[in-house]
Amino acid sequence: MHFTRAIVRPPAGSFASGLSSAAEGPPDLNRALAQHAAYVQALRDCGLKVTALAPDEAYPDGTFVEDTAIMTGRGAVLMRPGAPSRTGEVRGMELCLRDFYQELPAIAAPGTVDGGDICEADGHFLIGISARTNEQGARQLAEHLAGWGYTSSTLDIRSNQALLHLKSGIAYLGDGAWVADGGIEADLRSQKGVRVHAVILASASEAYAANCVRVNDVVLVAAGYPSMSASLAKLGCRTVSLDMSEFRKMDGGLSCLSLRF
Ligand code: CIR
Repeated sequence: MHFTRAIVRPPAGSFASGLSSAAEGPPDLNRALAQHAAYVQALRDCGLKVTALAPDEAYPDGTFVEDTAIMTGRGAVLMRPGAPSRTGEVRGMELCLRDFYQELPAIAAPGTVDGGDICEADGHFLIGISARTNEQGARQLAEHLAGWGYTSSTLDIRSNQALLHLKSGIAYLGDGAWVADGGIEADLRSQKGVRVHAVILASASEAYAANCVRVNDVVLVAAGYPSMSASLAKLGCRTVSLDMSEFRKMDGGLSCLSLRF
């Protein structure tokens, strides 16, 4: 899919109070803001027009906009994040998306889906069942997607404690090429509906780098993971490395910081 736009939200002053399982200490807000600005510039360099929502102190995790909606070539769906502290983030995204989509279906209670659990590959959507995304939510999303002619399947990651979201462990690069965490590769290969012809395996020490993002001709990759960058380059990808240290402290990766469409 060729992207022309992205939506982001810079981290708010309350960022350090967000949810985190990473024992890496609190993030530095000024560094996070600088890293976010570099991320936005990278999206612009890929040709995207970027809409920035205002930071909202009420939602410390609000910078992770990916979890509030999914965007497809045929429409967008509002998510219902599984963490109660994040449910209210969707309202602000809804107001923004109304400028772009006339119809905006939404996941309804008791369903929950975090956008980070959804990975599209050429019109097939992998839906991760996780601590955040439940089966009711996955079913609702599958129905919305089917209405637009897309197929989907679920992949249960609940036994993999290291993965917050499905896309913490996989990324689709296009043309059947994937990046995957070792713990998820077999499940990925057994999925019907997706083409898997090459998989770059993220080593245990570089697991965080599995969350990379293809944006048009470029793959955004977290800085400081040399094996991943080298493997992507070997596959012929043009990479842009971005420092993600402060977002990593809050369990966030590259894909979470934007909605691309
Ligand atoms: C959370 O736990 O919800 C945030 N601290 C991190 C969300 C990261 N989002 C993503 O991977 N899609």
